[in-house]
Amino acid sequence: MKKRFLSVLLCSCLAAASLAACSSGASSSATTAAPQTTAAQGETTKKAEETTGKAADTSGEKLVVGFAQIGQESGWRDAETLSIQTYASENADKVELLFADAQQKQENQIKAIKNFIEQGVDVIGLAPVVETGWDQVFAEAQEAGIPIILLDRRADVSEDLYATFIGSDFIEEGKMAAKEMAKLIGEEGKIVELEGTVGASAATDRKTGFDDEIKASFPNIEIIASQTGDFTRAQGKEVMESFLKSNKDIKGVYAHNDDMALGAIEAIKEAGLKPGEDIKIVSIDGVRAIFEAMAAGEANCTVECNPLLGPLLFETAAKLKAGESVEKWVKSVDGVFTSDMAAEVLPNRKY
Ligand code: GYE
Repeated sequence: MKKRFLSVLLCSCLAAASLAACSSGASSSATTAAPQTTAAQGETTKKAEETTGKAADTSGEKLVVGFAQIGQESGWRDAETLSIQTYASENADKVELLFADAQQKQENQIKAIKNFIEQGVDVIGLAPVVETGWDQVFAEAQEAGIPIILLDRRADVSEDLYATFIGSDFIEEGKMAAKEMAKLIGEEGKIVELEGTVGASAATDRKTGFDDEIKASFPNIEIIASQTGDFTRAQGKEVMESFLKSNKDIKGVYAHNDDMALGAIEAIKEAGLKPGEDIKIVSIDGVRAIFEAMAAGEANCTVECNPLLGPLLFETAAKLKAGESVEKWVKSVDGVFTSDMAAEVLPNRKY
């Protein structure tokens, strides 16, 4: 029989493991923004409630999910955390969330997973900060009979060690970004690339997709520099400053996420150039701040990657608890937004 302690107890365990944040389904510690629900998300939520209800009826217990979040490096991740915590608090009669913020450290995520195993949660959710190094702890979860859901990033482990990956096709996102960049700069010129966290699937694949598409289809575009900005605005700015110092004729910036693009925009302005005009900006995520920059003419294009994954996480966890099969990859649908759409789309952005 599984051990079941109050999440409060887990919170103190995780605090002892020096994790930054932990909350039960009824409270949220990562962010204070108001919960938002899109029509599409509403549908998913309804479906999830039905499924969760079914699972709860069968077992007579709440569905307990432990989620090991990466941290708070970007607006995208804050939106994902809010989506997960909002779902948990709105469905507190059916689900319980044990939430850990690992502050960008894999070792903290591993500690959190070990704690979730110790507590006997029904399902573990994980956004793996990097791809490798998960085999042992995943095997421990498997031995304890606890399925793992990979949320928004992949882990490089054998497929039988996790139940499913919920998230985007990052290679495809990179290819879409490359085509948009090519259009913006007339298919020729020098560009620079701001990479995400080293070793993260979202960074590795966004680079592969973009670089391959440029190489294959646009021989007159040259990626003259490519460096990590760790998915943060501050590092995006810093790296862009150094790119600008050593290169005078950059026509475009491709950033693996919007936050780094926003940092690059600041650097470009401080260098006396016009972002969006002198240097074109293409990024990935689709957060509100990049739509504001696009509406102001300072950014050109974002490939949307939906972070509102909370309902799908719990819906999938309920299926796993009920012994139902789930697809190995539940793919998010991504789309391209250009600056001409920004003003119209902005009022309805949900994150
Ligand atoms: O694009 C970025 C974040 O893993 C898809 O991680 C996610 C990425 C997202 O911090 O902003």
